[in-house]
Amino acid sequence: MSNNQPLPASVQHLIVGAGFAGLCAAIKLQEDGETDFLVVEKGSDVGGTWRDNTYPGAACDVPSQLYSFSFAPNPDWTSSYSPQPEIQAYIKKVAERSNVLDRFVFDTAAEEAAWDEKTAQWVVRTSGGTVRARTLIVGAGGLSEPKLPEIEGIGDFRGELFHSARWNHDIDLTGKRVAVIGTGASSIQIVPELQKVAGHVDVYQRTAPYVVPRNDRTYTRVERALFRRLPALQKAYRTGIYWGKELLVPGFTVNPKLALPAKKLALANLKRGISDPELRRRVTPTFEIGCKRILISNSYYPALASDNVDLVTDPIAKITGDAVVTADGVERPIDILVVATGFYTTELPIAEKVRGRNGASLADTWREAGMAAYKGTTVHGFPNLFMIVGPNTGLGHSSMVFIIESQVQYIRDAIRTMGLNRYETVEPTAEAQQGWNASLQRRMQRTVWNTGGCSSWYLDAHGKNTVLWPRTTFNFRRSLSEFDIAAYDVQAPDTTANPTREEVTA
Ligand code: N01
Repeated sequence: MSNNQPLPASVQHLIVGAGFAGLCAAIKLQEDGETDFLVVEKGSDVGGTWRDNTYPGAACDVPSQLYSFSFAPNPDWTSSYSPQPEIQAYIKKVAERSNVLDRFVFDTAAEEAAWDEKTAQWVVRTSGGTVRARTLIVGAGGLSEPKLPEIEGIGDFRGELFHSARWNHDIDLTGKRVAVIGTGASSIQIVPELQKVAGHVDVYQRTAPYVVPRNDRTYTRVERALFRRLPALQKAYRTGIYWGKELLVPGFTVNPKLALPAKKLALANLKRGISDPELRRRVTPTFEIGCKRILISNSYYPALASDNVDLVTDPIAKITGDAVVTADGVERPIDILVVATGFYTTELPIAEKVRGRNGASLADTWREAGMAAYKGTTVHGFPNLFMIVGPNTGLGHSSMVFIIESQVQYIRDAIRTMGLNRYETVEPTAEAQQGWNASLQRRMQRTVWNTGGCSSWYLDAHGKNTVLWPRTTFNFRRSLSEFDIAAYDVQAPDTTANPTREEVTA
């Protein structure tokens, strides 16, 4: 649908977000013969985080063969870890080929979604008008809202300042003095690129990460031709990568000792990249590997060791109009400040905007005990709401696209079940949701994310991990393989009874 047409007053299904998640949901709803749905997207294109993160060096740290839709294999990946432009081009191509784009409305932000009990509909106020919908599918992303650091004086900085996810390409970095705050997955991709062009780079590190080698490889023309002609071969290759990643799970979730080979690899990478013993010491992590995301790079350590790069580990005290000042009183003048300080992950911005049955928002509901959902997808008190990449669905080791496809499968089955049984609403029971989360948090206790001695964006203000999935991804997929109606309260227009699963499937 064209962007200057008014939004319809109501649709059956409204999808928020046009990244991997929203696009997957749209394609699969269409495949199921659903004709009355709409996707609203605040940006002007598909792609989500891959549209927004255009910083120099942006690339995926999960192999592209796996970091892509299972139903849309791409034989043309140029290398094992694709750069951002290639991933964005892939997402656009999949969207175009699927003939769903006429359902997408761009430059339209979902501002508030409120459940209307009387009509059993979501009333969604967007920047382009209000739409009512029977089901609301939220694919707004877990890493979509940049988090700026709260540092004294940052608002007074007179040079150029931007977040890694909002890179200002108009700025010429050549010969400039640049500071980068943060040493996470984004920073370690940015710093080697800055080192090549900037006059001087100061890297402000609060916590040293583990960085393992990036075994990147360009696919040969022969390999790509084989992938194109023999899809089964590409599928087998993808499957091999998938299982290789799954083998890492016990090291995160059962016994960190199992991750010792990865630790050795990271420390050898550090030794290879940096010869100065003092610099080595300062970038050696002090927590268990896996506690924070394990980063991959061959160029980060050599960049840090370069003459035009300084690693600064003294805490930042303040920022002035033209410099960063550390706690030891040293002032380092700069022209450009890059904040690579991550995203709002445990207080998802969309949670403020979605109001359920009793008028409370998801954020209100989660304020005391942290984010929680049933199977990371549905939430008690929020009928007909389906979240993709909801609470405890994140991964530290493999492809989020796999998780997204698993959740979309569950949502399709829910919609099918609702249609077959003429249910107006489905809502997980409080008991089902509590049971799911109690078991999940029990498992979480022994994971390296909780015991590894670090703080990370996986943990909320109470120290609770509400972001990651603490088991294998095949376990996640199995749990969501069919819509388990017995865990739900349902409302049907023609009956007041809650049928059991046996009645439903009889
Ligand atoms: O953000 P982060 P990111 N003063 O939160 C530091 C995905 N991703 O954008 O560790 C000083 O990881 C903070 O320090 P500390 C991936 O899932 C994927 O890099 O908290 N420093 C940390 O070093 C990733 O995990 C790819 O002590 C401050 C850094 O900023 C996620 O995105 C590529 C600070 C933030 O690191 C986020 O990565 C890139 C402060 N006030 C990203 N506040 C792929 O390749 C924060 N920091 C798929």
